[in-house]
Amino acid sequence: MPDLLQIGSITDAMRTRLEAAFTIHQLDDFDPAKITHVVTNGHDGVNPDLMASLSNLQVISGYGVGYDAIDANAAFARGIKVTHTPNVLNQEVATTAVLLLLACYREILRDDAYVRSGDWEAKGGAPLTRGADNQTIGILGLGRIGQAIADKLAPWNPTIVYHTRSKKDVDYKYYDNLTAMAHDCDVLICITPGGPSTNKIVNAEVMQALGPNGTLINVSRGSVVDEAAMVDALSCGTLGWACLDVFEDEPHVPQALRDLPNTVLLPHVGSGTVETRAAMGALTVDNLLQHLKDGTVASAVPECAML
Ligand code: A2R
Repeated sequence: MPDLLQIGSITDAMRTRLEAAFTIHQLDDFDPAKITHVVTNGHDGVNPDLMASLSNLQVISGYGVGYDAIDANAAFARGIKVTHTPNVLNQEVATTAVLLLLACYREILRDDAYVRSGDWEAKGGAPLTRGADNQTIGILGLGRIGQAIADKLAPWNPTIVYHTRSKKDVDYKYYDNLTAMAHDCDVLICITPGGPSTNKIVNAEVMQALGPNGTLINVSRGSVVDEAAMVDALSCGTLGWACLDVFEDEPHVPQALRDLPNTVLLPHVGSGTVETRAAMGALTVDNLLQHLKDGTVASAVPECAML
């Protein structure tokens, strides 16, 4: 059986299917020259030195849509197919974005604590919250997930605007400048890939443009937002609120961010439901098994689509 290197954890369902077709190796027990396939995830990816040492590598199958932790261009140059799991998580990540927006506007965490603490009985009704309807919502990255977010927000009657590098064939207003878009928005939702081209593009200037009544939502990668600048902006009120599923150095979340009341924080669970993780796991394995069968893969990353 061909030799598969496992990086990070895999589910039981994935293991059962993979064990039938591969000899699975862990990082502390493998011969680099024998490994032809790798299974990994968006967080761990493949370390460049490790990739260089796998001289017979043919496929890297990533569990997740983001693959910024894999050097796809280096893989392409060596004829290695990199795959990911697009589409199957669009709806779940979009649900997470909407959930964060509503939780923030309607102060769900504060009001839940208000009931549990006995404050409702002791002090009377909770303070009013902001309404989430009729807001101008800027989507940074209007791709598969960004569009799903726009669709899922429709019942709240938003005005959707967006920023990407190239204008899309959609009816929403396009901004070629992120700061200008943030200036015009109540909410900015980040859903671009990570990597060098988006590194800290949500900087102090963008957050200041979003302003004291603005809400920043990040369901993409922690690297997209300048985290230190965000802590400063939230602390001094130049940015109103932040709702974050992703962080610069996961699972470390700066204490300053955890102490701020104007944040909603999640442990990178954008796609984290039983159903969606099962679909992602199935596609991750499908890519590997299909390659064994006929040399093709089901969902190559764009950089490797021509291989
Ligand atoms: O820039 P464009 O025209 O290539 O549009 C893409 C946009 N995007 C960017 N926008 C602004 N500045 C950039 N430097 C930049 N780079 C990419 O992000 C496109 O509209 C969007 C990505 O869409 P998809 O490739 O369809 O990705 P998907 O499936 O929506 O997932 C987005 C990310 C993943 O890479 C994970 O990091 C995360 O969501 O879970």
